[in-house]
Amino acid sequence: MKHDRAMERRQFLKGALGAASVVALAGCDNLMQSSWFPSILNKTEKLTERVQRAVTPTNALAKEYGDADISSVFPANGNSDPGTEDYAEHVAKNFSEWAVEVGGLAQAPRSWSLAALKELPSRTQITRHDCVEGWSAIGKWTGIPLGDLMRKVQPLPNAKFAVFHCADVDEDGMPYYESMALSDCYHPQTILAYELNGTPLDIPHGAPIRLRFERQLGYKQAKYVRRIELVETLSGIGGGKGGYWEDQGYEWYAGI
Ligand SMILES: Nc1nc2c(c(=O)[nH]1)N[C@H]1C(S)=C(S)[C@@H](COP(=O)(O)O)O[C@H]1N2
Ligand SMILES: [Mo]
Repeated sequence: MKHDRAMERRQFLKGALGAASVVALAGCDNLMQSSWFPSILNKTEKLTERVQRAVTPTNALAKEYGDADISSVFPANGNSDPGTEDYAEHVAKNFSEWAVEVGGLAQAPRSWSLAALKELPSRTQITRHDCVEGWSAIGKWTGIPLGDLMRKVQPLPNAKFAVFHCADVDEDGMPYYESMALSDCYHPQTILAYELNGTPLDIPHGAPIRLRFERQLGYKQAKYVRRIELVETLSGIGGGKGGYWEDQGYEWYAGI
């Protein structure tokens, strides 16, 4: 697939400018070096808080690799099958009735069936996944830029985070979930992936839909995504720390 980087930048900006209060960003000359920051901006322009955060070096594009770098085996980690009756039914129907709901603090909440998602423009990226348990793997992911979905649902001005609710639960019945700042949803490499290495995601890797949140550790890469909820605060969701592992002490902003 061919990518139009300039278009991705414009789309990112459009989304990031879409909400939040406007603040002046002074002295951002060094930030202009960031590989995907729009060159049309200069320091006299006003930017939102979200753009300011998004253009810091930690939010630059993650390194992308070539086909030759793809790992021969991409391990599966964490839950490798949600194992619920509901999920088993979806497997039996080849996920034909799976839908991803995007709602919460949105002007136009809606859901997309897997088939509808696959009809949207996709992005393919070869990136490295790093798990805190001490392994890394390079894989080719294809999916829908999350920013495209956000522009469709139109987050409300008070939406600050996106929470990813997954289909799996642990032994104690605690659901797996994850979250990111709304601005990170518009990063060009943030995608809802449905293919790994050119084939539909298998169950161990998060079928039928999983998040790729590049430049973040493995546990942020939510598998079996069912629902994306836009919220103002993470307190009151799960243990209140923004994710299944975060509730057990892991970093929320797991940048690498
Ligand atoms: N829903 C869900 N997502 C999850 C997990 C999980 O157990 N459940 N494990 C996380 C961890 S720790 C890692 S390293 C990656 C593993 O992804 P993989 O199985 O495709 O390698 O998924 C992450 N996302
Ligand atoms: Mo992990």
